[in-house]
Amino acid sequence: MSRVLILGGDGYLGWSTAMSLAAKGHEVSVVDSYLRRKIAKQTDSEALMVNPDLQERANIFRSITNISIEVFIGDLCDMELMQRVFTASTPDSIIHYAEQPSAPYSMRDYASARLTLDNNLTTTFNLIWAVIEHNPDCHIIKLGTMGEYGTPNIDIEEGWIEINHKGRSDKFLFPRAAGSLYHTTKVLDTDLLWFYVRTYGLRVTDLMQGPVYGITTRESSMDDRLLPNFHYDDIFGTVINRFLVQAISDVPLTVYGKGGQTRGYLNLIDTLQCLELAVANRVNAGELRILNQVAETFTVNELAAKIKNVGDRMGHRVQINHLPNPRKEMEDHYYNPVHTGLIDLGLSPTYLSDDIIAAMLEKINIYRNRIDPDKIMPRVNWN
Ligand code: USQ
Repeated sequence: MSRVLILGGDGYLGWSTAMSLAAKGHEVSVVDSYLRRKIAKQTDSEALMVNPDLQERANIFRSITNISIEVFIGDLCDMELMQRVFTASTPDSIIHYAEQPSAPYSMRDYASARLTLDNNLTTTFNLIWAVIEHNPDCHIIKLGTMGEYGTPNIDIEEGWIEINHKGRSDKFLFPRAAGSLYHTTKVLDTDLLWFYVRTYGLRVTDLMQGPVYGITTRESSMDDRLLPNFHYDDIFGTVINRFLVQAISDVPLTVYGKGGQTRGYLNLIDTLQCLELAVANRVNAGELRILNQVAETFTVNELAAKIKNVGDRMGHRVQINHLPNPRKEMEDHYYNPVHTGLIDLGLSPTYLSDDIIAAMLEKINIYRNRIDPDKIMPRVNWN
């Protein structure tokens, strides 16, 4: 077992990962500036359930399990804070989730775009330098995104591609073509990390994750106050979570455009498996390992049909609406990502079954009085 520091420990993934790794016996520290909570408040995009602050959640978790999670609150764009947290927690691995994660927010206006660029790149840069100065052996596990690749008309490899050109060949990062400023900051993160891996011999794993869905994990099922922040708004809500809430609240499912957009999806509990595998399997010094963190692919139309099918059976009259697409993206395209790396490490994927959809609908139904329909329609246009 090892010492793990989680940057962005208050988030949907950060908090769930912290509890999961702590329950598995790792010594876990978390740090967060509450940036997502602040943006959610400013943009009227608060999560469905009430989420106690990070220290309170750690206290609740300890009172139930007797397991401690060390909490730091502060902004990692401040290098002094980054250094302080690093030296206090002496991590073997650092999981980097501390980014502004919303594509729509990053496309809202100049201030939102600027904040996304500054926050995401400065945090990554500070992290790299804290590792170089304090422990170059520390394994950086950074959350990337499948959206870095865009939707190319060829198979998406796991991070790298061998190119033959005029009789010679070499291996390069797979071409990137992101569709939002947020996704572009992830591309820039990758370039920064790859530069420092090449020149300083750092150890980095980049997890290219698709949109995640899900509410409950093994640990959060012990007490609803431990649930992750579950968003259904247009800013932080991912498409499956949004459709589930819409199905419960009689809002027609908001398919953007033709609905042929295909993405690779992942259950929250599989994110936890993937992070555990990444922590357990350190990369060599000077290696940038890239893994596509995806269980299965769907078009938006397929997701809407699946949720309508289960919702209707449960007595919710679910309708589907095709809205003008607020984003600039292909609505009908080839999509075939390779995703065998994590399976080779031991991932056992969870697929989006009718039972899983039904269980999520039941959980959301408990909170149906807290759903605010004004948070559902898209409020940010790409063009
Ligand atoms: N979509 C709809 N209707 C909606 C919401 C979304 O049709 O009400 C469509 C979008 O246009 C898009 C697809 O569903 O084609 C996925 O959208 P999303 O909002 O679930 O995901 P996205 O904005 O791409 O971002 C989310 C997370 C981000 C993560 C990314 C993984 O917010 O942090 O990096 O998923 S990926 O998409 O693979 O890049």
